Amino acid sequence: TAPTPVGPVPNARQIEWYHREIIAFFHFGMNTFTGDNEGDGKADPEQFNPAALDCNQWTSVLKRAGITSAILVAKHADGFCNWPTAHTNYSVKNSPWKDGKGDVVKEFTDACKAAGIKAAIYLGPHDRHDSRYGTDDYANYYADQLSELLRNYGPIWEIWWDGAGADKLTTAYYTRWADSVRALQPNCVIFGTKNSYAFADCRWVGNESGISGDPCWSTINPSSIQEETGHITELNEGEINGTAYIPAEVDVSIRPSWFYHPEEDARVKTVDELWDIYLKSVGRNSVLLLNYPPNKEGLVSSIDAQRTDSLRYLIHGTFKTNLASGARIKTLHPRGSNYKPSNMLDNNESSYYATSDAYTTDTIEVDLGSKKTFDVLMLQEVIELGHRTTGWSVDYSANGKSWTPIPEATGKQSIGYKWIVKCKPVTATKLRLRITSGKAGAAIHTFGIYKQQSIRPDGIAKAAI
Ligand code: IPT
Repeated sequence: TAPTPVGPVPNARQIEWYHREIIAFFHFGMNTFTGDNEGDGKADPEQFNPAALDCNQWTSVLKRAGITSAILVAKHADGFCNWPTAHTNYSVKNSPWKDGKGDVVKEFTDACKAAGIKAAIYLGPHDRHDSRYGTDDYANYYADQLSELLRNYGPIWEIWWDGAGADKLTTAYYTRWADSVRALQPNCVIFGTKNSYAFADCRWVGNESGISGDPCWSTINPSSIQEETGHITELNEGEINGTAYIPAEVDVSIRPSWFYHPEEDARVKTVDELWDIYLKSVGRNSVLLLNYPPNKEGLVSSIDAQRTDSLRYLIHGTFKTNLASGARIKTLHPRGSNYKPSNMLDNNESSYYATSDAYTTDTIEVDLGSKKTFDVLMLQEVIELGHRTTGWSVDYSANGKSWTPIPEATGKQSIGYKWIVKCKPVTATKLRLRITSGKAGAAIHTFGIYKQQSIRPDGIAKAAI
């Protein structure tokens, strides 16, 4: 029989969310035209006028980067609305763009639909334009806009409740808004912060630099999300005995700022930096939310596009060949034939290895048959069964008698959806994964070793994939 789940487990939305691995953010709005990141809400709608807005260009960038979900800022804290909302005049309908007939949210959701990308929305809870901010009237206004967006633009995959400046918004307000999300878009993931903590499917990671903790548990005590200050470590690492399953979504911009500034064209994150962020977010049991700032024309710059092309080339090239596939594998405490050790090497998520219920530790020995050199190692737990393994290390050997620890893979704690270790190159014939502690017997669907793809200086990845 299958192992019994232990501790909090993910809901269906969270399981789907984890499988996206990388999702995109688009910060575009009045700030793009005023040169701000945090506009004061006083900018004239006359200033919003993209010359060549093309959301199909945005989605083509995502297609090339292999990114399948994207979040558009519909309204940032300056309050300017990128769609012709019925609930304020501070919107595109009073801008010169398309003579006031334009709708960025519509163009974005249509482009996503055409490209097979899941569309999502950031509707900034904080608002510097609307003088009702923080009152019940504002909560009604926000509720009206939320339902307008959730009713009129097809499936919305995620809603993003930024905690920035949102301290006046009570849990009672969020309760009402969350009810509306659940009623109108039952599958919509909620990024929750501060007073929306109770509805969060995923949490802030505690920084905007793209770095999850080591360990990084999917579980946390919701009070850590609500309080934030004083709980940055908990947001970053999760809490091993946390009462709720709320994994980290790691928001970081490909440029220094969230919005576009021409002077940052020379400061787009390099492929090395993006790879490091990937390893420290997706590779640490989190989802990476990578921001692109479209420019004043309404286009993603080609440099940003090339960098994420290269990132995809690197990810694909590295993980396409598991050097352990076909190896002989045996364990100390196997559960039985339905959960055999070789299930970890079959490249199939639905088959997994499990330890017998009598043990929370195990030793998994892999005989590669011949010498292999690798510098990346990956483990994936069966997340539906909860965080089980809480301590693990990997050693290697030439003869199966004397073992040498891999320093970067020693004393590790969490696994979760995916844990990647980048190490100095190791050449070995045999490997040993030691499960040193657990809340229950291990349940692992993938164990892999890989040689990192080298980085192409030209940043063009298409041909190789
Ligand atoms: C920070 C918020 O406090 C947090 O709740 C979350 O929304 C996060 O932003 C998103 O990056 S504020 C930021 C200036 C660190």
